[in-house]
Amino acid sequence: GNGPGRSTAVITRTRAKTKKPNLYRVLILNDDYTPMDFVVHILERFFQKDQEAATRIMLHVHNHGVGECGVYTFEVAETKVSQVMDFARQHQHPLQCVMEKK
Ligand code: NFA
Repeated sequence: GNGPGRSTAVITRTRAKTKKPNLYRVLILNDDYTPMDFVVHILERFFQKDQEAATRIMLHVHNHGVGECGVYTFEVAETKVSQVMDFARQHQHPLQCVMEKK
């Protein structure tokens, strides 16, 4: 049975705990060599942007040095970065893609 100092009391939660995942921005960085059309294609292919949104993001990166492609959970963000870096390397463009914690 329950001897002294051996309570079996249990703390019960009233509200369901909905813990929010850590989120990560995926960014692309400007460079002087990657063609604008290639960056637009990347944004359409890997980040599901339409041509207008992709062009706006590409021009933002071109003019400001860095820009956000999207916000994702850790594993999804890592996959996007790898896909972009592999695709850029395959086409011999120096485009850089990184993730940062929000
Ligand atoms: N700055 C590149 C050019 O003038 C275009 C570019 C945009 C590259 C966004 C990388 C990221 N061709």
